[in-house]
Amino acid sequence: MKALLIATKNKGKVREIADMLAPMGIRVTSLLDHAGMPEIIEDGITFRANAAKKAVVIARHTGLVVMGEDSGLEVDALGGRPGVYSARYAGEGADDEANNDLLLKELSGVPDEKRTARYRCAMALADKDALVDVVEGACEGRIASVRRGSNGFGYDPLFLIPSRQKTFGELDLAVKHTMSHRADALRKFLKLLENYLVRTEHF
Ligand code: ITT
Repeated sequence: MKALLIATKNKGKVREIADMLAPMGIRVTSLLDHAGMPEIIEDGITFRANAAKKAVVIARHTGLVVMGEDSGLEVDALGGRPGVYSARYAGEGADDEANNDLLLKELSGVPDEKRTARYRCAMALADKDALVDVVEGACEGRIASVRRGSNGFGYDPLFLIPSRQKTFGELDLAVKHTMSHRADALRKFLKLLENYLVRTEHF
């Protein structure tokens, strides 16, 4: 296999998926490398639905084998929000700073033991004819009360891994790759892709 197209414009995701697939000799391209791609309206109410939609729309348009990835943060004290709205939590077009500010504001006064949260990630595989399947991964953590570190992206400076006493903002990306929701989903995605490649001659 030469390259896998990831149906995303998020540079943080592209970097992480590319890093994790590099040792397997799989190169990654994204929507940032392809002009004229259709707009994807993320109107699903689950990560699975959005991941599937991203993969199917782009696979149909390009004729390529595509990964759709949808992910986000579920905070228990917020009843699971921001969930599928994680990227636009503080409003349409909100940046990471604004999202993190709002998260801290909404959790102000919530004690440490009630700041439990998890990242979730769904990865879908599709080709020009159909959705092949969707897999999911998760990573448990807690929301810190101040930003710590600048590694990763999104909510990483606030996402604390209790066993390490460090946020994903502080941990090396290589460490994040051993325990993240994206790494968990990617392990399952690779099995799916392998089975798919055995059945088809797409690459
Ligand atoms: P695409 O739709 O183009 O893939 P997006 O950023 O809009 O890009 P999502 O709709 O899946 O992607 O939203 C994911 C958001 O969840 C992301 O913008 C972050 O705010 C958050 N998120 C997901 N994974 C994360 C991670 O590993 N570290 C930090 N934040 C993460």
